[in-house]
Amino acid sequence: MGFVLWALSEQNLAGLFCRRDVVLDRYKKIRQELMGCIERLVGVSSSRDNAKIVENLREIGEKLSGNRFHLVVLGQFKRGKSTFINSLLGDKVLPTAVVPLTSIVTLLKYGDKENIEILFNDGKRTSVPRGELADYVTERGNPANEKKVKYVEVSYPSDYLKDGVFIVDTPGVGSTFENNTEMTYNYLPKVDAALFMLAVDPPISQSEIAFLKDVKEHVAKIFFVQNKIDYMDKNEQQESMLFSKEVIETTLGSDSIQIHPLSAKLALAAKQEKDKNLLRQSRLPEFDRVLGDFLLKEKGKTVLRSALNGTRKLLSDEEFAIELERQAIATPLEILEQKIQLFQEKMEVVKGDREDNAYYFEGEIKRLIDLLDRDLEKLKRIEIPRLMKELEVSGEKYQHKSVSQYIELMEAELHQGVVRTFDGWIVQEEERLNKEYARISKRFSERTNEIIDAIVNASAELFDLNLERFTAEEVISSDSQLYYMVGDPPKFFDLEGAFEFFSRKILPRGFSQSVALKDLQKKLPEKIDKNSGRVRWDFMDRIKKSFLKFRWELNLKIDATEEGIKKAIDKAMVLKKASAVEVEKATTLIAAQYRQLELIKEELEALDGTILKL
Ligand SMILES: Nc1nc2c(ncn2[C@@H]2O[C@H](COP(=O)(O)OP(=O)(O)OP(=O)(O)O)[C@@H](O)[C@H]2O)c(=O)[nH]1
Ligand SMILES: [Mg+2]
Repeated sequence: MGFVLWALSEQNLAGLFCRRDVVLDRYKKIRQELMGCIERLVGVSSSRDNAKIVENLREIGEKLSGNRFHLVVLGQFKRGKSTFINSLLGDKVLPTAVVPLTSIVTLLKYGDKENIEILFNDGKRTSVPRGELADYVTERGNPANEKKVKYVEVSYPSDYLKDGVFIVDTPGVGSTFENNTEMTYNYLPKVDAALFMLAVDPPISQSEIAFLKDVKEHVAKIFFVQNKIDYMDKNEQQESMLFSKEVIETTLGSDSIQIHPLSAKLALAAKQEKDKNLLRQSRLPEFDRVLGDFLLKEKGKTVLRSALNGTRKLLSDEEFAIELERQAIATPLEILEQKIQLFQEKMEVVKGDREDNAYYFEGEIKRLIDLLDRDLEKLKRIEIPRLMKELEVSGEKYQHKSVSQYIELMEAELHQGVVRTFDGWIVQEEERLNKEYARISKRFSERTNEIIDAIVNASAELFDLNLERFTAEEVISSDSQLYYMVGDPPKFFDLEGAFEFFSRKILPRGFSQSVALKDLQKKLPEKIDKNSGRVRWDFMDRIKKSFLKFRWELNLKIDATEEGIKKAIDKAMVLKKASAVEVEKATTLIAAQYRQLELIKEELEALDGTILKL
C-alpha cells in the first residue's frame, strides 16, 4: 500500500515536473504510433517472406528511435551554465562554483543508469564515480588539462535526455584560462542549437558580444537565457533584460530577439525539494516549453515525416506485390511463363542501368576528393607564407627573451596560428563538401528512384496492374548530408606535440634566437603537411563511409522492390501447380494480408494529418 501511495505521489510530481511540454508528449505519441505501424507492417512482410522490406522497415525504425539533437550551452564563465544543466536534470551532476570552473566539454546523454566516462586524447576511456568528475572537468582538478582529457560523456536517466537529446556543457569563455575558451570554440560547429547564457548581474559584456558574433557564424538557432533573476526584483530584471536585448539585436542585426529570464539555482532547488511554487518562481518551465517546441518543430517533425514517408512507400511496395500475386494466380500457366521470361529480360536492362548509376556516383565521389585535395593545396600555398611572416613578427617581439623562453613563446604562437588557420578552414571546407555531397547524393537518389520505377512499371505493364503507388517527395536532407559528420561530435585536431620542435633541456651551444627562428621556419611546412595529411584522411574517411552507407541504403531499396516482385510471381507459380484447396487457402491468406495492409495504411494516413497539424 505504502508503495502504491508513494508511486502515485511520485507520478503526480512527475506530472508537475515533467510537463515540460505537451507538444513534446504529442511527438512521442506519434512516434510510438508510427513505431507500432512499422512493427505491424514488419509482421505482414515477414509472413510474406519479404526479407528486404523487413530490413528496410527495421532501418527506418532505428533511425526514428536514434534521432539525435545536440543542444550546446554556451556563455561567459560563471553565468551558471553548469547549474542550468543540473536544474534541467534536477540533480547536481555537474560541478559548479563561484570561481571559473568547467574546463572540459561534457556531453550528457540518456542512460538507464548514471555513468560518467572520461575520454582521453590518446583514445583511452575510463568510468569514474560522480564524486570524481570534478577531478577531470574543472580547472582546479585538472589544471591546464594536464590529464589530457578530450571530453567527458555522462549518461543519466533523465526524461530530458530521452529521445536522443544531447546536452553539452562547455567551459566558459573569457576567463583567464585561455585553454577553456579554445575547447568551447572547437565544439561550436555541428550543433543543432545553442543556448547562450547571460546573467542579470552584470549584464552583457564586450567579450560576450564578441563571442556571440562567432557563435552566430556556426549555429543556426540560438536561445538567449538571462540567468540569476533571483538576484533582482522585477523592475531591475526588466531593465537588465532590455539592455541585453538591445545589445544583442544590434550585434545580430535582428529586431526580434527573445530573452528568457530564469533562475537556474532556484529551479534546481525546487526540483530537489519538489517545491512546485519555487519551480514556477524560477521560470524554468516557461523556457522549457519554448525549447520543447523547437525540438519538435525543427527536428522532430522532419524525422517523423521522413520515417512516415519511408513506411508508406514500403507499404505500397508490399501492396503492389500482393496485387501482382493475385493477378499472377489468375493468369494461365503458359502466359504466366512468358511474362516471367519478359520480366527477366527487363531486369537485365535494369541491372545495367544500376551499374551505370553506381559507376557515375563513384566518379563523382572521386571528383569530390580531388576538390578536397585542391583546397588543401591552396590552403598550404596561402597559409604557409602567412604563418612564416607571422613568426617573423613574433620573433621580433620576443627578441629580448632568453633563448628557451623565446622558443617556448614562439612555439605557442605557432601553435595558436596553426590551430586558428585549420579550425576556420575545416568549418568552411566541411560546409563546402557537405553541399557538394548533397548535390551528388540527390542526383544518385533520383536515379535510383527512376530505376525502381522502371522495375515497377515493367511488372505493372506485364500484369495489367493499375496501382496508385505512394511516391512522396523524398526527405533526403539527412541522408544527403555527410552522414558521419552529422552524428559525431566534431573532431578535435590533436596538435599536441606537433610543435615541440626543440627539446628545451638540451639546447645546442650557440643556439640563438635567429637560429631558432630559422629552424622553426624550416620545420613549419613539414608540420603543416603532417596536419594536412591528418585532416585529409579524416575528411576522406567520412566521405567514403558516407558514400558506402548511402549506396548501400539505396541498393537495398532497389533490391526490396525487385525481390518483392519476384517473390510474388514465384508464389503464384507454385500455386499454379497446387491443388484447388491449396489455391483457395492461399487466396484467403492473401486477402487477409491485404486487409491488414489497408488498416495500417489508414492509420499512416491519419498520422500524416496529425504530423501536419503539429
Ligand atoms: N543567485 C544565483 N546564482 C546562480 C544561479 N545560477 C548559478 N548560480 C551561481 O553562479 C556560480 C557559477 O555557476 P556555474 O554553474 O558554475 O557557472 P558556469 O557558467 O558553469 O561557470 P564556468 O564553468 O566557470 O564557465 C555558482 O556559484 C552558482 O551557484 C542563479 O540562478 N542564481
Ligand atoms: Mg561550468
